[in-house]
Amino acid sequence: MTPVRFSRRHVLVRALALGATALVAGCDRLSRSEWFFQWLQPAEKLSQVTQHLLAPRASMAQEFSAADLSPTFRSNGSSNPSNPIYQALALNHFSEYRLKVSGLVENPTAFSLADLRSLPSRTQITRHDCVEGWSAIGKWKGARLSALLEHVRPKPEARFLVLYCADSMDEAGNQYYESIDMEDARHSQTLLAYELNDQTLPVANGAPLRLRVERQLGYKMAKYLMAIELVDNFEKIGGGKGGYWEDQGYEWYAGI
Ligand SMILES: Nc1nc2c(c(=O)[nH]1)N[C@H]1C(S)=C(S)[C@@H](COP(=O)(O)O)O[C@H]1N2
Ligand SMILES: [Mo]
Repeated sequence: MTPVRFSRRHVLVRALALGATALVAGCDRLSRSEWFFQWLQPAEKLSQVTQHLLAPRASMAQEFSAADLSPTFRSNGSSNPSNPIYQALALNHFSEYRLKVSGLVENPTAFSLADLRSLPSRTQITRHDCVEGWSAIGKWKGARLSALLEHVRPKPEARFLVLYCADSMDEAGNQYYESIDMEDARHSQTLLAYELNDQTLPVANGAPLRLRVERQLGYKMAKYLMAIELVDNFEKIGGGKGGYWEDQGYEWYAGI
């Protein structure tokens, strides 16, 4: 069980203990059942019930067919990081590239692109929605982030993944970065994508590796991934709000 789920369950347990009927009244199936409250007493059963109530977060983003693909998938934000380290990697077709995964994990690992391609993958056609008001449908293939997590083995206190990118966004050299929680990280549609529309991921769209976290807006989909750190909070990272755009005032959870 992830710490995130635990904390939610904790909130729910507390709410029920306080007799927060409003919370339960939202759920028809339960509000009609007197027995529910009697049956609730043992802690183990409570845990099962709350798990079930929380299940909707496992919902899937809509997927499309090949006929729906946008003719081109535009680039937005950075389109070719000027960072010399990135440029040198690109010159060698990313053969020297390593994704460093560290922080609150038992098995810190540097993954080559071949390593990432050997992890269990998923291919999906989804719609990308940018806050600036455009959308595009693309076909993504990438390593399941859940599989990478199985390899690095998060410690129980890990709550978030912070994703560091190669591009700086301003004169001060502030790097693009993002963060997601363990639940989104383990979702089956969350990928470290290395292909777009059956081609190697182009530089304009985040080569060699970018995040797909399909139930959120475009700015969460960090491109040019260089490193991932597992943390229990992100207060001391960047401006402390969990992402480059979040530090400028955007929502941290950019649910669609
Ligand atoms: N590293 C990095 N990731 C980024 C951005 C960026 O500028 N730098 N822009 C974000 C925004 S606002 C969007 S909409 C998408 C755009 O992805 P695309 O270039 O493949 O269209 O990437 C997101 N990820
Ligand atoms: Mo965006």
